[in-house]
Formats: sequence, structure tokens, C-alpha cells
Amino acid sequence: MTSTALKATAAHPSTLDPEETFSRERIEELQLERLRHTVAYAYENVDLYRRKFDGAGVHPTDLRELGDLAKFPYTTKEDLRQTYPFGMFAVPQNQVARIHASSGTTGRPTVVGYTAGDIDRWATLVARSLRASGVKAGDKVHNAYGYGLFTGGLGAHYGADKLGCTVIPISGGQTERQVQLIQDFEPDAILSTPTYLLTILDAMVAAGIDPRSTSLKTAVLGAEPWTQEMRQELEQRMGFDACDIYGLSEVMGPGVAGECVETKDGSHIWEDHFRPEIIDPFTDRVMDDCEHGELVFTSLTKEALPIIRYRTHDLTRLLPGTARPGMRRMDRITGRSDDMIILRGVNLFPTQIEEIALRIPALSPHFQLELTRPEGQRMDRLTVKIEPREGVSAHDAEQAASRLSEQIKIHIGSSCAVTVVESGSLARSSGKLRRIYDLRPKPPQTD
Ligand code: DLL
Repeated sequence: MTSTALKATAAHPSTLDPEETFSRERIEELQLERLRHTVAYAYENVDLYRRKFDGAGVHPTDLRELGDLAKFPYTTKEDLRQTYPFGMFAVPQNQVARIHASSGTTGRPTVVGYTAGDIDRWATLVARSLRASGVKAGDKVHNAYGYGLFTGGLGAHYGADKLGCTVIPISGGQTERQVQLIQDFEPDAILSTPTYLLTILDAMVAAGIDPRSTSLKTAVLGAEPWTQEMRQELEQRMGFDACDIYGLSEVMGPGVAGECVETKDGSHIWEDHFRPEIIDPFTDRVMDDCEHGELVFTSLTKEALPIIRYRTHDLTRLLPGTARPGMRRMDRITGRSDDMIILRGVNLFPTQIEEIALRIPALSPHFQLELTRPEGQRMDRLTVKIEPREGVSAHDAEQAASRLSEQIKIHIGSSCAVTVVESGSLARSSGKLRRIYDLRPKPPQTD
């Protein structure tokens, strides 16, 4: 499914950062130089890296070419948790200009830090991502990413600021107010999660506003997986362009990669600052470009929290650069390996359900997945709860539900129940939307 530019236009070449125009060879030269520095810097300044490298029998001087990175051990969320809160910082606290943290719904939150230089580079990369997606200096930017310890709000804010935009720091939530301010302030761009944009669109329609009539020209969406079908849904309803922005707090925050509006073919990874790898999550083998696996990142310029071979759990593949030929792209993320549902031996992700559901005209993008284990049974059961589109009859909705169940069986190979629920009854997003509800009995605690 292709999507074309609707309102936003590509960045003028004269506005690009010089690195965005580098050849692949030149990017790789820069990566090697920066990688050698980062690995030595991490070894000298962070105990955990010194212990891990020593334990694996590798030394920073073993890094002679880019492929040598594979000799170094991975870093995981668990490493950050075990050194909570600041044990992986490579600079003294008085040089840490900012702290962010993950929400920590399970276990301790992961804490990340930035020097003033890190914040400046982060702002540059978010500015680069926004510009790639069609945002321009002087544009008004409605920033609906949550402000606070989450990196989305402030990360996007600093980037829009650096690009020279007028920033409207509305944060997430208070949806009616968002709709009002979009009408009154006439922003050119909106930054939000894709599912929160859906919530805003529904609120516009409820207020009698045609989403296609607003001043908005582009949406820069990320922080959760979304599909081409969701892009189509949003673009058709809004009449403006929707581009992807990717990132994670452990590696920086938003702006690790960003999508170019002229191609809309996946986010280009800003490889002058990050070295990506794809690995097989089960065997840890480094895979070739175009092969699917888990994304791993090494930072090349970070000072407060250098990160070596961080396992993101995000599943995707690396593709050659297009609009920025020196930098590789990442394909859309199918999901996180820790969000994968294994149903009777078949792997399944919420994005696969989104893809299939949105191809059925009577069904809306509002769905959730419930995992249960009926009493006395050893098999898990998956129920897709989904709302029909407005105005669809009960009969048509039931037919659409059977079709969804059939299509899931054909395309994914799993049997599941599909239940049509009343419009507006499922939880709406104000940031990252929770799609999976695991209602299976918890195994007894062992400690
Ligand atoms: O979500 C950073 C961010 C904020 C990115 C705003 C883009 C926009 P975390 O809270 O640490 O950071 O969550 C990171 O979110 O590992 C992915 O699983 C998921 N994620 C982020 N961007 C995308 C995207 C922010 N564009 C985790 N597509 C990552 C799919 C995404 N998943």
C-alpha cells in the first residue's frame, strides 16, 4: 500500500545537516572513528562495561573495524535496573543536565541521563527528524507527547525549538481542549502517538469539526508500533501527511530515526550518531541487512550514558537508505519480542491484527486483545474485542467479525474469537495504547 505526499513537502537540500548528505562509505568511516572512542570511553568510565568486557575477554583496542563490534557483550534493560539509578552514568552528577526515566510498570524504572551536549545533539536529531517529515522553521507545532519523565514530550519540544518552530506544549490528555486549540492556534504540525491522534480525530468529529478542514499539514507519530494501514486510515481521515519517528529512552529518546515525507518508506536511522545491528533474538547471531530480527543499538556520541549493543526487543529489519542514501532505514516495527503472543505455537503481534482489521471496511481501528485460559483447560484463548465503524448495522458488524476471524486464521494461522463491542466502549489512548490484556491466571510466586 503506497501513500503519497498530501500537504507537506520534502526538506530543501540546503537545509539538511551535512551528515545527511554523506555517502555510505563516509558514514561508515565516521562510525568507526566514533565507535572506537565510545567503546574506550565506556570501558574507562562505567564499571559495568569494564566488568562485562573483561568477563567476555574483549578490550576496546580489539575494535579495529565495524564488524569487530560483534565481539562485545550486549547491554540489557536488566543492566540498567541492576545499576539503578545512576550506576551506568559515565560522568559525575554535576555534569548531568537532565534525567528521564521509563514508567517502570514492571520492576524498577530505567533511568537515563544527559549532559548539556547530549541534550543539544538530541535536539539536533529530533529537529532533523521533524524536518525530514515536512516540518519547517517557522511552523506552529502542537506537541501532544506527554511531558515529564517520558522522553517524548521534552525530546520533541527541544527538537521543534531547535528547528525554529513555534512550540505549543500541550502534552497528552484533555482531548477536547486539544481540539479547541487546534482550531484556535492553527498549528501546521502535530506530534503525538498514532493512537492518541485517533482519539483527537474522534473528538473532532464528535465536536462537528471536519478533520480535513484544520490547518494541520503533517503529523509526526511514534512511541508505539503502527502499520501502513493505520497510516492510510489517519491520512484519509485527516487529509494530511503522517510520518514515523522512532526512538527509545535508553538510546536517547525520540529522534533515533525519522521518516522522510517524500518517500514514506520507513524511518532512516541517524547513523552518524547510532550504529544499528539486527540480531537473531534466540541465538544472538548478527544478521545481514534485510533479515528480520531484534534491533540493537550502540550510541556513538553520547556522554552521560554511552550505550553499547543495547537490546531493544524491537523486531524489524534494516533496509538500504533512499531519501538519505548514506543512512539505512528500519522497516516498520512488527512489535516487541516481549509483547509477542504465543498462541498454540503461533507467534502473533497486535500490529498483525491492526493490519487485517483495517482492511475490513465495517471495522474501526479501536480494538484490544484479551488472553484468557478457560477453567480446566490447558490451552490459551485469544479474543479480539473490536468496535464497528459508526453507522454499521449489527448484522454487518457480525459479518465483519467473522471475516476478521477467518482472515486471522488464514494470514496468521491462529484461531481466535472476535467480539464486536459497542462503539466508544474500549479504552482510548492518551499516549501509548495498551492493546494486550493478559487475563490468564498468574503462576504461583516462587519467592
Ligand atoms: O517512546 C520515545 C519516543 C517518543 C519515540 C516519542 C517516538 C516518539 P520509550 O518510552 O523508552 O521511548 O519507549 C521505547 O517504544 O523500544 C519501541 O518498542 C516503541 N517505539 C518507539 N517509537 C516507535 C515507532 C519512546 N516509531 C519503545 N514505532 C521502543 C514502533 C516505537 N514502536
